[in-house]
Amino acid sequence: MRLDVVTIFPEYLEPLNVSLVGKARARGQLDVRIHDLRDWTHDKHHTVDDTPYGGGPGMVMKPEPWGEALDAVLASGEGEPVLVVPTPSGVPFTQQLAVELSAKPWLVFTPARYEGIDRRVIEEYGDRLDVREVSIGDYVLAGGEAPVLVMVEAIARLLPGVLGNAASHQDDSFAPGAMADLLEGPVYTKPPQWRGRTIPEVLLSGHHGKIARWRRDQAFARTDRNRPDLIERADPAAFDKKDRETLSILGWAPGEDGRFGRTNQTVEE
Ligand code: JA5
Repeated sequence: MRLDVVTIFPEYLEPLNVSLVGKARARGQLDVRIHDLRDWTHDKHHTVDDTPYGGGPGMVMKPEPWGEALDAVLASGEGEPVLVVPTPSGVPFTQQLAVELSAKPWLVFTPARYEGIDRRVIEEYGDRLDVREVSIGDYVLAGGEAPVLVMVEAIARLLPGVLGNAASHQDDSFAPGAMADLLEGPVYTKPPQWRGRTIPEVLLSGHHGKIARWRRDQAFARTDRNRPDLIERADPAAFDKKDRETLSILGWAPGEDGRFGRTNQTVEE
């Protein structure tokens, strides 16, 4: 897979040189190219921003440097990339979108600064390319570079051969599939006692059936506490008899449509 990033802060993308993404690049599984938007300016001050039409606070990124930069990046490769534009106004970046984007041969990311990019740039490339405006969450950032780091890591680890163990991303908290509607439970390693704290007995029992059940109950308890919305929207066909028992203890019951909702019952920690 090829990834291009056009930014006014190329240094911000340095983390792409390390860890999982850095190793995938070193192995030739990922071709990452970082570009400085100011290379496509022509004035003495390398200006990339200007005041907003209609007034208002802040500055807007000028269309001309983006147009020249994107034309150059597009001309440097074969075929057409998907253009990924980080913006808090975009569609949510989910594991499903990460999976979809991981199947594309070429992605171009355009992180903005200031109040964003002149709308005509998104319209212009939207006429020629698959353009995705994407948000990584409901909070405000100063620019799109951190979202690019987040998205690239989520996408890169899905590429064949990038994550050492193919099984390890199958049951992740947000991987589609078996665990898609539940968060992961707690994990433990050596030593067996640390600062007086022990390991739950069942994990030392060697009883694989009991361990699997305990883990699933822990997953339900955590999802109940942290992400009840996941239980509300889960397909109830994914819940077996023991799951339903666990949900009932946590104060959940199936409604008219079979989907689970909270009852008035509360349960102590
Ligand atoms: C800010 C100029 O999803 C969270 C995000 C915040 C934020 C994003 S994505 N892009 C920008 C931006 O600021 O372009």
